Amino acid sequence: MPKSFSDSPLRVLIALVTLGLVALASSCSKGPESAAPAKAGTVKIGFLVKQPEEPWFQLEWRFAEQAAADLKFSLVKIGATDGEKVLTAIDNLAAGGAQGLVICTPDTKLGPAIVSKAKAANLKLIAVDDRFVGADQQPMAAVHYLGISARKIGEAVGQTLADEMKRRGWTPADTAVCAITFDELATAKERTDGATAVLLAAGLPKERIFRAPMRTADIPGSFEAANTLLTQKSDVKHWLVCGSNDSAVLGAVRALEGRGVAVENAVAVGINGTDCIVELEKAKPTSFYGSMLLSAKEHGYKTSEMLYKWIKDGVEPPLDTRTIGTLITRENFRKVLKEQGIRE
Ligand code: FCA
Repeated sequence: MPKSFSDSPLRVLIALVTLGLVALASSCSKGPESAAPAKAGTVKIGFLVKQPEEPWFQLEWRFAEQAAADLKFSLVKIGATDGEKVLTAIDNLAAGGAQGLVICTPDTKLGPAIVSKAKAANLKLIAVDDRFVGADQQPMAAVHYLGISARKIGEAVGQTLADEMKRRGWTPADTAVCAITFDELATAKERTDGATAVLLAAGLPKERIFRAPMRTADIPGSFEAANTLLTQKSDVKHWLVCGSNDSAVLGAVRALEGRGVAVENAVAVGINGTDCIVELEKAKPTSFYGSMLLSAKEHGYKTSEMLYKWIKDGVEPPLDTRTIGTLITRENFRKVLKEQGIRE
């Protein structure tokens, strides 16, 4: 028999043994997850946010990046500020080989369109922050969602304002509430409804709780809303301010300053805790008293991790996850932000 024939079974055997050893070694070093169908590094997910300029969303992205680095998946960050951008982004993600997306949609009514597009492209989907609303105007409970306990956090804002009012010795007769509202968004409405309900229970008369609706959910939108109210109610001595997030409250604080209301005659409490850091760092205190700090890490890292495990290991996340808030003020914000990995 020619030499080449007698050699080849041996070569094949050696090659097989070598391959087996390599496979064994790599499965040991990768740990239990290596049993999953997708190889490490092949998972790709999109993270779409409605307001990429807001520190809150930048932090969500930062924590999602951390998850991507820890779990070794690829992350595509997309600022999706309107419906068209969202739908194009989903097409692009699918074409680019992504298997899922986390999204804070610019409009919750886009929910059904997002769901059907994601389904058609075989993309797994998690809604973060803002819950999808169906054609029947109800929350889309079948879509996986991670958001805040909005009512409770709003109530904590109301309680903080009521406590400050009491501490300062203000009476319901010389105090009024400026609630900057954005009722189009359920999570925003629940927050301001929670805050005003607690203030009502704390003794503020209904007719002194003023709602100022924002046309746009940003600082200029809240400035305008507050300014209109303050112009009409120039006889109010003390103001308690709440809103759906830091931007909503910061616009009102700027409006109070513009109307010449003294810093000590107003107390404003925000939500997010991430978009007011510069405000709290100001050497001279403003009437922005504090904020309910939300967990950007849960919203950015955990959602990405849940999606990754769903794609890679078939572990379906819970349908509805809610996170809590912690009050930060000038007294404790540096310490708390450091503990939460937001500031050095
Ligand atoms: C909404 C708000 C954000 C943030 C988030 C948790 O999306 O617009 O500012 O509060 O919920």
